[in-house]
Amino acid sequence: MKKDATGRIHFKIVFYGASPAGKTTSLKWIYENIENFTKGSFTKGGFTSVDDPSGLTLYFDYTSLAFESNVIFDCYTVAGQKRHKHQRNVVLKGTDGIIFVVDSSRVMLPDNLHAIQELRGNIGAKLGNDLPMVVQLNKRDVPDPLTKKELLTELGLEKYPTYETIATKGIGIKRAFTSLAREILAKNLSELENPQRMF
Ligand SMILES: Nc1nc2c(ncn2[C@@H]2O[C@H](COP(=O)(O)OP(=O)(O)O)[C@@H](O)[C@H]2O)c(=O)[nH]1
Ligand SMILES: [Mg+2]
Repeated sequence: MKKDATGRIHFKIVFYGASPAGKTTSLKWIYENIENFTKGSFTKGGFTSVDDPSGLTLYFDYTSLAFESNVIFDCYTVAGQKRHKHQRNVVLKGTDGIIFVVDSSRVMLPDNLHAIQELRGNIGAKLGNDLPMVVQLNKRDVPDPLTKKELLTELGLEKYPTYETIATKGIGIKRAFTSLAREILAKNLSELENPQRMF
């Protein structure tokens, strides 16, 4: 959490996970559908992507969503490919909450494992404790998905709030995001005037 020069409060949310689990697709859906998220007023900035020519996230995606004009969620995705380890660590700095995006395809299990192990290495014991995290089990529509139980057990994610999602259709994305946003707001209640009006 940080306050900017005009007194607005910023929370940083990072979508973390293997490439191509669906991080960019999830954030784009939120950006395009944010009108339906909040009971109060909001404004949104642009959507910034730094892609390589094949459309994979090269550095990060970013958008800022302002609620009630004084609370802003700065949302980032990380580049999921293994060689971008350093960029991921930079994007994680100052994070208030994480959405860990899992690719449900059976063949992606090793990549999902690599991603969660790296995240645990980057964040340490704070993960899920001081630093809230929710899990998106994405791509539930693929032909060969692992079950929810298999994924959570294999990845050691049983204790986190979990949502089954299909980012390409926007299924489950709002619930995952607002669940994390609420948890972040609850942690910072003393800083906020009327957080209950937002979601
Ligand atoms: N079938 C299916 N495809 C998805 C889903 N979410 C994302 N994709 C596709 O997976 C690819 C990678 O998505 P992207 O959001 O760029 O992944 P990222 O690397 O995690 O940012 C794209 O072709 C998306 O259209 C999903 O829920 N189901
Ligand atoms: Mg991406």
